[in-house]
Amino acid sequence: MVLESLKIAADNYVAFTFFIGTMAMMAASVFFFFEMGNTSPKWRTSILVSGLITFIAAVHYYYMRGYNLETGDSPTFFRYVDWILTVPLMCVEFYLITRKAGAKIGLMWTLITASLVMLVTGYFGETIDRGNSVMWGVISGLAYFYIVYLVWFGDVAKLAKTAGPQVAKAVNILAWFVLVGWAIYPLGYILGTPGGLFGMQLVSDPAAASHSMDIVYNIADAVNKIGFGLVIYSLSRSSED
Ligand SMILES: *C/C=C(C)/C=C/C=C(C)/C=C/C1=C(C)CCCC1(C)C
Repeated sequence: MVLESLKIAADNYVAFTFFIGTMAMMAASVFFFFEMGNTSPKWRTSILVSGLITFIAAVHYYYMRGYNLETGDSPTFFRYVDWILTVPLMCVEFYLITRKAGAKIGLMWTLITASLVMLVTGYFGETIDRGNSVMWGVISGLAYFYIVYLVWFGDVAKLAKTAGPQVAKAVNILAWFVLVGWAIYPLGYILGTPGGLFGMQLVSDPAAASHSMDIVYNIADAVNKIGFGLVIYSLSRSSED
């Protein structure tokens, strides 16, 4: 083990946010797992899934932190593995909290499928088939907008309205996460794509851009995963039964 490679320079904000991200995800997981015992049985599975999301992220962040420290590169592969596991679980949360209002298991599979299409096509565009990144980005974007549609206007939104004011409020906040918090990722994809959006040159220095994107992604992940779980946690506390 080379000790030098483990030192984080004071101005290395990328490594810093990877480190903080790891700790934040770990702490959030401990919190959700321990709070399960104090949660009414109705919401226990939802809190468990919140903990699984941050726990999976914590493990990936641990690896991404090490990878970035040793190579100085962006851990694109680990990011996508993390997303492929955690984003479908976030979709499961929408099903779990609207289930009491009659959500069918088919809705869960629709959301999971859309999220997998979004991430797998995104991965192709970002790594394996860079030359067609615009095409893959568009397909991925369509799957993303389908999820946005489902949580804002589709079955998820409709069920949430009949599930009582507290569930409706929580789903509304989570829908904002999907619309605004999740939009950061395609933005990073566009900025990192050679030629940028519609042939416009958006970034002149791809290496610097990828470092700033790591910082943005690390902050976005913390908000989207821990924040998402906390909205569900507060729903589990606010509800009377
Ligand atoms: C915790 C991680 C989350 C919530 C990750 C979400 C990722 C996305 C919503 C990614 C979306 C993408 C597009 C809509 C188009 C370009 C490719 C992606 C995969 C970056």
